[in-house]
Amino acid sequence: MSDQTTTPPKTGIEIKVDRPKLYKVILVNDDYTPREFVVTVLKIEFRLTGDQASRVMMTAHTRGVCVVSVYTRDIAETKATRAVDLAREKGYPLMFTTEPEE
Ligand code: TYC
Repeated sequence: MSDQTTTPPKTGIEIKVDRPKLYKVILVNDDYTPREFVVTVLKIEFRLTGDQASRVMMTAHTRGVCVVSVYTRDIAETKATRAVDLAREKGYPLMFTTEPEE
């Protein structure tokens, strides 16, 4: 059986790998999307618990926006797109945006 965890032989070559840049997914408030639906999307697409989803929804509702979570760029964009698609299927104007972390 091969051991995937052994250290490779020393070659004198040092490979440095940067940590990937992280992107915030931001939930944007609107006047039309039902609160219950926002919570459902946060639970399904961002795997938040009911409690976390309610808090994030209420923060966006009262302050205008709320950071949902941070991911690598591809994952942030995919999740935001999928969440918006779920809302459009129901005819709601719910919006998620992404932006790089400082
Ligand atoms: N403001 C919406 C309402 O009162 C609920 C809502 C909350 C919508 C957060 C979007 O990001 C949002 N029905």
